[in-house]
Amino acid sequence: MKLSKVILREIGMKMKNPFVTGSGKEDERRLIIVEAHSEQGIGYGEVSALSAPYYTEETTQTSWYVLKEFLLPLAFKEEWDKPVQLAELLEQVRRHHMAKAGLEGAVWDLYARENNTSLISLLNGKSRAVPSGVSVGIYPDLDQLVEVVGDYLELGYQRIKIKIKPGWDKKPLQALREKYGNFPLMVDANASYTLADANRLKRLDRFGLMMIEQPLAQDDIIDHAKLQQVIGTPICLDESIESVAQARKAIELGSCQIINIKIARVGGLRQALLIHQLCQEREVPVWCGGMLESGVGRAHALALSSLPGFSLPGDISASARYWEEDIITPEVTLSEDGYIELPTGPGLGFKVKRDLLEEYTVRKEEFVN
Ligand code: OSB
Ligand code: MG
Repeated sequence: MKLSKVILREIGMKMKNPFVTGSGKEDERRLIIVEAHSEQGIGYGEVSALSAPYYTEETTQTSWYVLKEFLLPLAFKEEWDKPVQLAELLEQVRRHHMAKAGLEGAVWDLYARENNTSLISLLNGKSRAVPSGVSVGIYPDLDQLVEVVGDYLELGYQRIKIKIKPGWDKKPLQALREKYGNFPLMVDANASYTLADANRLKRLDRFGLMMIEQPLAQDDIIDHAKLQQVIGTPICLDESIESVAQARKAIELGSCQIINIKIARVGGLRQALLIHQLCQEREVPVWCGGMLESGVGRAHALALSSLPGFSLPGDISASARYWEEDIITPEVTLSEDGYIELPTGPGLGFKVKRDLLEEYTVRKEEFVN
């Protein structure tokens, strides 16, 4: 493949509702849209790092810097044929997973379009509708949380995930179970507990949760294995799994029973595919996590979700859950029974609304090969 140029755009998209977790708040999403150009067309990728380094160490600004100074020069200088080879080449740069995922994603889309096929068929995905869940941020007001969850259940979402942290776990769960009974419910702690909280986390067993996501520190698969010995709720890892190597170790140690795969967190689609394959071999169910992405990132996540190991509803929700107007058309929508239909067109299968993209752009730079 030969890129003629790459355009980076930082876009600002106002969120319908600010998204609050134990470690931060996203109000206006700052994302980087990567446009990979060749003679045959444009491919789109997204860098979905948050504006502050609380989920991972990356931010919108560090990603821009690393793309500009290191990743784009590598992609222009070296010879490579396919997206997978580009991904291998980018491994020379340590970490900076979200920056890499944005560039690799744009190239996957371009490659599929150049070959007149959809990204889903390129990945050997099944064209089935994807079961959809929703991730609800922290609402300090309990009644408000209960109401918001009720709205999402009514829309048809197949499972609800709420964020918890020490001091905010038993109470919201009790309220939700009292009001709505035994619906598919899970929690995400974003690494806010320690092993000293094991007994307290064990007391959440009685809520019959599908899983607890990332209760302990990002770099601690040992304590997660110890915690899983004590609690009945299956542990799902998010932050701890940044590569297929880490996934293998976590599975072998018994640190988790389920894995949340995010293309951004693991450094690109190639690594996500490797993790999916490993999990299939080890019979570990996976689901696709989200990063409050625009339609571009969401389209990539949907393509990944078409693979057979994605047996659990993910955090890939409808465009309208996040945005007044998304940058792709058609927007991602939810069916009444809680599924997202997969697109069939070439590449990502959605059109990017160029005028809206331009309107949302706050910074733009062009890099010619
Ligand atoms: O921990 O899964 C997470 C959003 C940003 C960063 C981390 C996480 C999340 C979410 C929301 O839970 C997922 C989404 O709806 O896109
Ligand atoms: Mg998470």
